[in-house]
Amino acid sequence: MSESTSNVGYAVQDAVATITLQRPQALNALTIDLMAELRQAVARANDDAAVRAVVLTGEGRGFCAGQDLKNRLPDGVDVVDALMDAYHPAVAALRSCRVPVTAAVNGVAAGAGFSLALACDFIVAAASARFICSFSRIALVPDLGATYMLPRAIGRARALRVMMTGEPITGPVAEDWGLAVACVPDAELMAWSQNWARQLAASPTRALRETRVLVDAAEDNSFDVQFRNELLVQRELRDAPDSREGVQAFLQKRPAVFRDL
Ligand code: T3D
Repeated sequence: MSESTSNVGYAVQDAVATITLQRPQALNALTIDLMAELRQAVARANDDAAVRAVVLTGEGRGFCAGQDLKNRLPDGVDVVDALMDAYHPAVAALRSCRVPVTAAVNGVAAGAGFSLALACDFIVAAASARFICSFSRIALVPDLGATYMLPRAIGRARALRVMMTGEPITGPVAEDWGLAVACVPDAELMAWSQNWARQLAASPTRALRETRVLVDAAEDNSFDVQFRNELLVQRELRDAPDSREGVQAFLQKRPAVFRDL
């Protein structure tokens, strides 16, 4: 199944929903319409029980060039109100998606396009990928959550370096720094990413989601609070079908078949 809105493509195969930013003439630069359609596409994946992983990518030679600088908010519109309404829901939807989300980054991910990739659980980088915090080049601060997500992904010193200099992180460096799970030849990006996503789709969806929630919450908790929170979740999961299946499969020396959503 494969469909497109004006700016975003959506296709499902083998339990993996692939969401494609489709403004290649502008390197998939972000507009209010595109972000609304991205939010709808993530919601659609969330609502489809057959979907167990998502891949986000860009059409053409780039992933996303950030805010469309030829279609900015007009003067007089408050950027806080406007982008909290129009952009935050799409980024928040990616970060809280019911299933794991992988960004397959082809070519450039610049400005808020880099932030979009960071909002995903995993990044796979093409060899030609360039992650650029281009905000400082136009005298802005990183946004769409970049100041929250990038230091957590690569550490404060490296984050400040790429944010303040605008120096690109290449695909191989992204892998070396742990920003990307892998850097693969351009021609293999989608096949590699789909295969990665299919492995996640065969994994225990609910346990993976609870893992993400715990890891994110750990930022604000003490060790002892977090220790207890893990056990509260464990109490729920131990009684759920997936965990029973996982233990049975181990004892019977066969692959587990997970079904919990
Ligand atoms: O004020 C606010 O709106 C707040 C929000 C801020 C959020 C942000 O994301 S700020 C950061 C915005 N993004 C940028 O500053 C990146 C601008 N683009 C570039 O620096 C370069 O295009 C790239 C490094 C991304 C890629 O360079 P290159 O040489 O591979 O491609 P190119 O030739 O520059 O671009 C190809 C086409 O895409 C070109 O169109 P044309 O001239 O052939 O018709 C170019 O204008 C267009 N394009 C690239 N980036 C954008 C864009 N069009 C609109 N907006 C863009 N961001």
